[in-house]
Amino acid sequence: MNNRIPAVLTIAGSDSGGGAGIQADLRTFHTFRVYGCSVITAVTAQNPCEVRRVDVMPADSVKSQLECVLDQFPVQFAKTGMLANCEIIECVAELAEKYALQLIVDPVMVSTSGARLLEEPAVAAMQNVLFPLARWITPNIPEAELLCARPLKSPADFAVAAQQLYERYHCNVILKSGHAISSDQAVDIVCYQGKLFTLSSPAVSIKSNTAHGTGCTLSAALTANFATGKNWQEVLIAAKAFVYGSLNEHMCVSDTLAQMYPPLNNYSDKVRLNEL
Ligand code: PXL
Repeated sequence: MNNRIPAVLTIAGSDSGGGAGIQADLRTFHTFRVYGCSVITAVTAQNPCEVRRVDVMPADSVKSQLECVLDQFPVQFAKTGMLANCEIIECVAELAEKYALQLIVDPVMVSTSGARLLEEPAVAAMQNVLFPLARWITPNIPEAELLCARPLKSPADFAVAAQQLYERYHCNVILKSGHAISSDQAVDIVCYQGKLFTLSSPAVSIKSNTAHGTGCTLSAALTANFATGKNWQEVLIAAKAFVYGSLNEHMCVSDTLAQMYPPLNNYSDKVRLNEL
């Protein structure tokens, strides 16, 4: 079959505003020409300014969705986003192991607008049950602070934290810098098999609401690019370039709402992956 494309999976929450969650993931999968399946863990009622309500799906429903997808689609690469609680994390871990999924885990805990998206006791479950099964985890700085149980203030702190998370869980780490941009570059810290790298693109200065969904978009772009068989360096560069491009080519959907949008141009030449 010469019209075959990879099937990939997102296990995440719905964002009614379409900026983050499942909606960002499917938009990203489509842009990279992979086929996206989606398992919904929660339905959020939100717009770029606020999360008004969260309805978490029963873990049994998540399990059925996963079984339906994995019984038929040859999914190798999957990402997780909002997982909401311990029961859902345990069910995802069980099936990820059973079907030998290569997992990219975005440890979503709190939305950009401040809403809690993971119950407090589930933070430990995510670390103990899911991280050891992950190929990559992609915490942002507030999430890494929770995971490391200390404040992270400087690029030196970020590097130590990324290495520590790698050593603790044996999964590769992208520590996202968006919450600490102080220069004209957005510099993420990568720990791949114990070695440290910086992954950087130009910083984009825009209204903060527009940056809603960057984390989801990055992890979905990683998943899509792994599925198309690129090596890890190419994957990280393509994914970072896609997030940069989505911000750089954001679209206005009203006089006041600007949203990330899949870019028309390729920005891989704007991204650098260097040993630290
Ligand atoms: O960006 C984190 C995130 C993930 N998933 C859902 C969200 C958000 C942020 O708002 O709503 C469903």
